[in-house]
Amino acid sequence: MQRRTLIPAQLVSILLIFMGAAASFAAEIPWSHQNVIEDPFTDPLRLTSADLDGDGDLDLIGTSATDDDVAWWENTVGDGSAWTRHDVDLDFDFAYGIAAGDLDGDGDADLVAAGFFESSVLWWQNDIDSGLVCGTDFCEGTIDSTAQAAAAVDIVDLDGDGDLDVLATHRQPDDVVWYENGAGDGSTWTEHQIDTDLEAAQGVAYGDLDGDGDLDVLAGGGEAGSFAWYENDLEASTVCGSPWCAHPLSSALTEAVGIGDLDGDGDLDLAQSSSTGMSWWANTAGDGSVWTETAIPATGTTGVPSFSDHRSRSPVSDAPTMSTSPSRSKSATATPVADDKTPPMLRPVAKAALR
Ligand SMILES: [Ca+2]
Ligand SMILES: [Ca+2]
Ligand SMILES: [Ca+2]
Ligand SMILES: [Ca+2]
Repeated sequence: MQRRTLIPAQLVSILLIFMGAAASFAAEIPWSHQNVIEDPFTDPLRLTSADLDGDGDLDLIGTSATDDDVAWWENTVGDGSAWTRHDVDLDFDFAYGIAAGDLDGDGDADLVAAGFFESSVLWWQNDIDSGLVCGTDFCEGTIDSTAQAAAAVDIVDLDGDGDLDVLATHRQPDDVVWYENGAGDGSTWTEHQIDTDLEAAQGVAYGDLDGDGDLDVLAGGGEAGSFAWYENDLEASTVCGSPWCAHPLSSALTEAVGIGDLDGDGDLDLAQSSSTGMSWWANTAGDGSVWTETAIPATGTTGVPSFSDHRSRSPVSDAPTMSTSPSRSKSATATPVADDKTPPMLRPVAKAALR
């Protein structure tokens, strides 16, 4: 079954890029043994980690595309030796991207996820402490109910106003977008376009690529030529006349992307992967003006010394009141390929089938 198979490059990119783990490639990684968290967990497209229950250890959150699941695993003992599954949503059609962050500013980690065939980006308020807001541990809220082919999501304060916003890709309309956390408590969201023409937009990441102090965006899509970074000019919009200045990088097929200081020289570099291979891009001038690509071998040792998690979460000073989220109705904008449950990142590139 094709849909149960992840190629090594994609596994590596998921582990590095989406869990932001520090890793060394100087030699073979001396993993002692495999620790099974759940088996089977069908088509786990994305995994991330956060301390959801606030007990000081990191828990895991994942999406199962073909089972339509959003779930998290409690790090029961705190050392990874035992895991307890908790369901967040078991009917989120083709659950894809997942991220954790304090979207309502109350101090605990909330969740955001993209439903590819659900055509939605939802968030869930963490109410594990009390269970009083909606009667469950996570209370659902809608960020975008018309996000056709929603794929990757991430959480970051893109506009630098102190609250966490949401970054996302919509694969079918070729969009890279961000959702502004209007009130800082997750109660209102405003969509802003970063790019409306990144073919088959899929992977997304962020970091200060030009070193000017604000956060830029990197995105890649499942079509040749879909790999670009976007210079953040939200404050002035004077560099190119719009809030985001696109800088195309490559003609290579790109599905997953990542940002980190891969060569340890103090600036942020890029990584990309697809079904055809992986490469990393050195930020040669340190300001995003010159990039040097190096292929990453699928096996054996490489010249990549480290991958550090550069990201940080902005604190939110006020603890606003949470409004109860509206319940969602099943999307009336389901795509015409809803019966094809093969994950987009695993399926051969055939955008015609997605349109
Ligand atoms: Ca925990
Ligand atoms: Ca929270
Ligand atoms: Ca913000
Ligand atoms: Ca910047």
